[in-house]
Amino acid sequence: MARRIIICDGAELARLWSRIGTGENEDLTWIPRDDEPRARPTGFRTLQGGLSAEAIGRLSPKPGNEFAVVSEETAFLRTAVSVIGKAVPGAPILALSDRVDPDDLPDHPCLLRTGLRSLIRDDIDEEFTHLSNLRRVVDIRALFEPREKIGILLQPDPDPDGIACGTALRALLGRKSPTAPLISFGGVQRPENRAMIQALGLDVRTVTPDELDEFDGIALVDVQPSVFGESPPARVRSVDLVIDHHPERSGYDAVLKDIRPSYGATATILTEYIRACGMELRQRLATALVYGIKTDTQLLGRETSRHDMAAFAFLHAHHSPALLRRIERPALPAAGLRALGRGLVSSRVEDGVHLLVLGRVREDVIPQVADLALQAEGAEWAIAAGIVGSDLVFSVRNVGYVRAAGEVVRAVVEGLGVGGGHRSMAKGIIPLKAFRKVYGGASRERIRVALHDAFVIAIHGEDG
Ligand SMILES: [Mn+2]
Repeated sequence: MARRIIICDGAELARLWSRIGTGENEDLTWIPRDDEPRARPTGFRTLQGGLSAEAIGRLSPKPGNEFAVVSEETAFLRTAVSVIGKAVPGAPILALSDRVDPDDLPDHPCLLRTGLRSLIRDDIDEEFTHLSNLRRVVDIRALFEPREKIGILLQPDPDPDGIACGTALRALLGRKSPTAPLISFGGVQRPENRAMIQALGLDVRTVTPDELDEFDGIALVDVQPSVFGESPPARVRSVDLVIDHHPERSGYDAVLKDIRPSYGATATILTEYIRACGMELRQRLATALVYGIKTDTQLLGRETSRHDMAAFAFLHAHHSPALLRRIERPALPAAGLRALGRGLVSSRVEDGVHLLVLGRVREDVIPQVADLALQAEGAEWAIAAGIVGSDLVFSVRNVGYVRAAGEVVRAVVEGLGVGGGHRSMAKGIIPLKAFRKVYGGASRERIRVALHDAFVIAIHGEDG
């Protein structure tokens, strides 16, 4: 570590520096102030001759040595920066001050200003945040401790955030699925969410409202009771715990409630719990939470708070990249690859649109082909379409700086089917029956031409 030369303005700041603890590689110097007794702070030597280039020179600084100047006076810091610059041109200088305006400091090629007390203050505030998260965990554990069987209720067709949070809550309670199953009124539907469940070896049980009676504790994560319709089942109107990041709703009671609408994902709240109580974080759980934050915030884009960023960074150090890849890119079945091959034979990029028609495929193949198709040269839009059951299903991707994918898909399916999505990803479903009626057939070529034209119009339509 580079040698550091610390220069403190007066005994008070020198003592503050000592109290924080000094590094082994630090040379501590101080300059007595006129208005204070000259008692030398322990461990510090007086910078003989005051703040001058000669005094700095007597410390025999070498190239690569770093300086820190601690002062709340603009004049002191200004002089310090210029005499250090004179003694050791270009020396790295850290100016530590809560009051001095960085704009008042002289030009110096390698100068950083930061606070001193405020630095410590921020750390203390952060510890208090951990403490309040720890209190939540203590309360939640105490509430559920005496309960035999707890139902962890997720929204219908749970998304990765909900699934990850349910798993995290169960781990925080020190339970396994027999005494704390993840439950939902509608099973996991979306293929990418099923891929997550499978890769993580999880299980979400579908229950009816009546079946809730078998639990003597109910916890809701990433959802609030009002989501279950106008008048939710009685058992759900009065629950034990709600942890969520959606705006707070009324019409229900919860013994404990932790709702943080400024958070991009509920997984961030659970991650803060895990950090605060020092629970061992297994790779699988960390991966689930990372994926929950990624999907809920559109990869830390939309509606991301600094809490989400901090949780993501914490989780990233613990997660398994291989497992995350398996969730995000589930294995393609051989039949899916053959469909991709057939689709590629007749695909081309026209008007910036790369459209692949796959024929009949497993649904999870479609979004993966769309991801791949966007890599084609000249493609600003990629569309992968396939037939699943009696529907034409398509996934849409774009490069991000064009019209929002969700809007485009809504325009394409209008009056025919359903669709929606975000800025750069969207999905649409058109029943084949409706498609045939409008386009007179549903052959591969018919689908290709019809979708291409519909997309070009939807993409360029409104703005010419
Ligand atoms: Mn969520």
